[in-house]
Amino acid sequence: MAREQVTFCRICEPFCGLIATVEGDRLTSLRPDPDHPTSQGFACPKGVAYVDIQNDPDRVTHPLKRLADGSFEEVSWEKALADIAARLRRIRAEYGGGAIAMYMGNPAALNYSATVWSGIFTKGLGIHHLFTSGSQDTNSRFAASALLYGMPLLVPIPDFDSSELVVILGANPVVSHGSLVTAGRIKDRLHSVTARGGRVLVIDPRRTETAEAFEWLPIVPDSDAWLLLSLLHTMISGQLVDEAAVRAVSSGWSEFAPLLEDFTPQSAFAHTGILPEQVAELARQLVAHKAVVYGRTGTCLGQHATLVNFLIDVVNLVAGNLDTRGGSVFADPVTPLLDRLAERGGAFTYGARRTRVGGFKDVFGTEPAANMAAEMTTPGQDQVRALFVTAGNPVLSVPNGPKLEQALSGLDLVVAIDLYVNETGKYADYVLPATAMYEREDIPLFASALYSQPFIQVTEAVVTPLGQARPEWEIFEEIVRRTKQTPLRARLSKALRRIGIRPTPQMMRAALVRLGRGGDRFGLRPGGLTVARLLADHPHGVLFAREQPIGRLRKVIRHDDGLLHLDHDDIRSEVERLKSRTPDPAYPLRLIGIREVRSENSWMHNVRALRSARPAHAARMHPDDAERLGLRHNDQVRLVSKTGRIELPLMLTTDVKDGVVAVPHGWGHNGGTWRRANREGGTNYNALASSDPRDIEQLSGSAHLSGIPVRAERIED
Ligand SMILES: Nc1nc2c(c(=O)[nH]1)N[C@H]1C(S)=C(S)[C@@H](COP(=O)(O)OP(=O)(O)OC[C@H]3O[C@@H](n4cnc5c(=O)[nH]c(N)nc54)[C@H](O)[C@@H]3O)O[C@H]1N2
Ligand SMILES: Nc1nc2c(c(=O)[nH]1)N[C@H]1C(S)=C(S)[C@@H](COP(=O)(O)OP(=O)(O)OC[C@H]3O[C@@H](n4cnc5c(=O)[nH]c(N)nc54)[C@H](O)[C@@H]3O)O[C@H]1N2
Ligand code: SF4
Ligand SMILES: [Mo]
Repeated sequence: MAREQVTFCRICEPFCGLIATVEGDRLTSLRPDPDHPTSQGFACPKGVAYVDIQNDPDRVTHPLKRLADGSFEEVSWEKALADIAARLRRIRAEYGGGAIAMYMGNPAALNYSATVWSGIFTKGLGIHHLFTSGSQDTNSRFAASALLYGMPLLVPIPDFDSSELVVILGANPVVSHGSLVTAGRIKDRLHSVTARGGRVLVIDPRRTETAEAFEWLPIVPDSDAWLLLSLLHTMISGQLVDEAAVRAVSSGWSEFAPLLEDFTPQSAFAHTGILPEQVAELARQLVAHKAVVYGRTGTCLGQHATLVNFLIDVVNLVAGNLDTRGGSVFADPVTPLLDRLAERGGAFTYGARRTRVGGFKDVFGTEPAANMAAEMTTPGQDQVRALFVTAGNPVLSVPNGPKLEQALSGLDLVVAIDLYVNETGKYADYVLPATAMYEREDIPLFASALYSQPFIQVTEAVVTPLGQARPEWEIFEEIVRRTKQTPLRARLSKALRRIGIRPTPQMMRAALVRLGRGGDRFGLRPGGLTVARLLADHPHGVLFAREQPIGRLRKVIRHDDGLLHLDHDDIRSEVERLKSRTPDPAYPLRLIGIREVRSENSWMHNVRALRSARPAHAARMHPDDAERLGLRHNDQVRLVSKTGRIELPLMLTTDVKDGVVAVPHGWGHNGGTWRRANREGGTNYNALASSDPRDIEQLSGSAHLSGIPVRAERIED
């Protein structure tokens, strides 16, 4: 008997509504939910193809132990957990908790129980080194927010629905479906900007799918700081803006404004390739309209990522578009309780600690993943000897994967918690099977403060876990319990007893809903939302409003003076560093990544249905560059950076700016169990990226993955 269940996708950030069909206990199909208030019947190919991940014969469904020859054998949970705990106890006795590390990958951030219980795991084991995909993604955004607002988690979001001019700087929402903003049907939202007579301008080194659908303004990779500073220069020198209004909400304007002096549109042109008159026109338009500059990974992975994110908000502020309708706004969180607890518990730190190697500031207690290999191989107190990898594939996703591989093979213990044995899991002593997303209940916690339209939805598990798969949080708890160092229960109970709940993620979720937007406040607001009421009465979720409120700046800023802070030594020295940057003539091209519609970073490549329409892994180059270098379409080329070299086919296209090479990241498969992905292969972009501490962005520890200097060589046959 087939049945249907309303649920939602958790592969990427819009959390699109889906209807699952289940026969017996087998998920047989997923289709878009037409009654979902924000995704309104939209789902992308990845979302519906997840059926094939759920039922993938290559999935890991039993704990695996690596044998001496590198192969894996199935073992019982009991055997695996007992051995892991014994080894952890030994490592801790000999070296202390500083020898244990964890890397949390991207899918863990979109999985509420893994997110909330990871803190219990790291605290319970006394883990010092916590690495996440954030240092390859969002951390420069968070560092900029810490400087500006005194709170790293405060990320303003674009108010697309009322905007007259949306400037997209380093994002490709038509493919990515939006990031650090949760907006269902984001492409349609952008089309409605132009339908209202507005503009969507995409400033990007590549004519992306988003640029193709709207307007494209090409830019030299990693030059956004020059563009933003020259926009500010124009606004100030042309007296286009009301400086008094800026002063009223900020401190440090008198110190910040002189930094702009050298950044004329003329001087910026040499760096950005954007004509001075285009800068002047854009500055005027940003000031004259309800407008927003929105950046994402393209502005988070360059050499000056924190500076660039900082400047994006300053441009929005100075142009009169911060915290205003149609501008960049501060969402009112849907589940504020967790934020409050975490803030009070001191979890939202920036620069509270420095890393052992390189002296990088922590972001939320996390360290740069680019530094992982160095932390494993640099002798001394707190050298990493054991690593847990939860829902991640750092061998392909962080800079200099080959070096990380070497470091991994020198560790005393590696444990991966995943759906597959991936390129990182290959080095694990144990691979523990995690539940796939339709095997667990969920709530989109990640989106709480990022919804462009405030919304809440919960889902129950759709099917029971395959084989012996377990949710991450149970695995975490069990390992902590067995190492019996920290009285876990005591810790948990203490924090949670205060708000009257028993420590499980389910109870936590119940409390978040009851104390969140529209919640029943544990009976104080009769008829208010509970998990049971959401499931029974609102399976497609509850849309609270059509837009986020404005006028929240004073309320959300955490600096004691209630002002936005513009004057920072770190920002000033970054501006100086920017001015003194000199290109290396040995590496004249700039390498950027490509996200593909039918791929999710390194991990949906085992699905046949997603393969059919995906182009082969290749490097894109402008024909003018190719001609100069004597390269032809379909040639096999070698890309060389100062760190590494990769070889792959060449594809010529005028869709990239001259001087740019574009290559999809997340490839280079030779993992353990995903057989189709291994056949597809591809090459690892990040073999070209450097993990030298000098190449890690100083303010946020972000990896330099975009705009990497490279050269292209023909491979003589
Ligand atoms: N050059 C370059 N590098 C990049 C980027 C780039 O733009 N360019 N982007 C960066 C970004 S933004 C990100 S987020 C990172 C991603 O980097 P990572 O998070 O390190 O890796 P992913 O490729 O997302 O791999 C996720 C792994 O989680 C597993 N998985 C999937 N679902 C679950 C689950 O429910 N539970 C568990 N336990 N495991 C699961 C998958 O099988 C896969 O092995 O890559 C970064 N690297
Ligand atoms: N289909 C699909 N969707 C995804 C993912 C996926 O792998 N596949 N990954 C998910 C994840 S983890 C994330 S974090 C989001 C990311 O979401 P987005 O950031 O929207 O996605 P990207 O395609 O990485 O967009 C970055 C853009 O920046 C451009 N760019 C590169 N360097 C520069 C630069 O120096 N300056 C400027 N101005 N632009 C530059 C690139 O050409 C690219 O178009 O997407 C999520 N959604
Ligand atoms: S856009 Fe993202 S959330 Fe929506 S269906 Fe696709 S993968 Fe899932
Ligand atoms: Mo990401």
